[in-house]
Amino acid sequence: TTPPAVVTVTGAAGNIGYAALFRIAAGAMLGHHQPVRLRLLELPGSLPAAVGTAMELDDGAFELLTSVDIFDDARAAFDGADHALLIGARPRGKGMERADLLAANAAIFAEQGAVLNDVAADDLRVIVVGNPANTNAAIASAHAPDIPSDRFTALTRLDHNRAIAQLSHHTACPVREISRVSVWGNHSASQYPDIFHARVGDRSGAEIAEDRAWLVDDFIPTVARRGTAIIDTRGASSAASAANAAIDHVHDWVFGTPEGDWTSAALPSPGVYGVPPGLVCSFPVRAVDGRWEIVEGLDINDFSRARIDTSVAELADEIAAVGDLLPA
Ligand code: NAX
Repeated sequence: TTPPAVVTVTGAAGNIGYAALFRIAAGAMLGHHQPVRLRLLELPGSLPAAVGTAMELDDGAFELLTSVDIFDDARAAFDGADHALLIGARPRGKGMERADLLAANAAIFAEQGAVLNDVAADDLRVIVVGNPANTNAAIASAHAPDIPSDRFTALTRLDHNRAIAQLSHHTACPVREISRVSVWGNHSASQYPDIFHARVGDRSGAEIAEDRAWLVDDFIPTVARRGTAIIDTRGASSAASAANAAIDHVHDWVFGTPEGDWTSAALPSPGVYGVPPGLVCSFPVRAVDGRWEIVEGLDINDFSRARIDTSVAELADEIAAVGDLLPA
């Protein structure tokens, strides 16, 4: 029998955690033959909610779910973790400046990175969902010197999936016939969803992008501001779609991206496409043999270059703002 995978989920009692845990337990993330041990990390005040969630997980009678343990201590929660879904983060409070938000989260992710370095399993894979996700991942990686940096990733798959959905609506092409969409940069309003290399049925994305008015005034802002639109409409932030995207991300990382296609994920830049090393930036990526590979050699036109540069500059600003939390 297959030994269980240890999956630690932080912010487990929050909205995204609630939407993710049941699908993880059901096998959507690591496959329908892989038993799972869940370890939930929460703030002390949210432990009762985590216990209640664990009661509901019990009530799912999931055949693959070996155990559920709940912690308010990171060292215990990350012990032996094969997968860490870092969803919990400090939200922006009233009157909180952007710099304060960055600093508060940098402190959390510095500590979690250091603890992962000490206690996680050798094959640890990390996905950061909590915002500012890219910079949080960069900070965590910087504090985990013994873990290869490409094991630290941040979620831009939700943006990627949103881009596919918008492209599908616009062209009336089914989602399954759309491939090679790319999201570049930061998981923020500055992100750049790129369709120039996409395939849309038997059409090229570049051809669809010739409608510059649609691309600039509709597609790009709709994808980039979709989170705000969900809040305005639903009265709560995107949770199920974010959980779904995090599960897609880990699933593809483990099982590989489909032949001929790629996806988007934020990874530490090795210095490609003009993105400085040290930044965790979204790229077009393929997963091969359990590792992400950036799709290299794409021809980046001036339209794309300017947008990628803007988002990368924002990532550089974020890192500069928390620079004193980076190890020397
Ligand atoms: P919730 O506020 O519902 O839940 C967050 C949970 O995290 C809370 O239960 C809180 O107690 C816990 N928490 C906070 N700090 C913690 C810490 N240091 N250790 C352990 N637990 C901690 O937020 P939710 O809607 O679930 O969103 C979670 C995060 O995802 C937010 O930072 C949000 O901004 C971010 N998002 C990122 C997305 C992405 O694509 N990268 C999209 C969705 C979402 O906006």
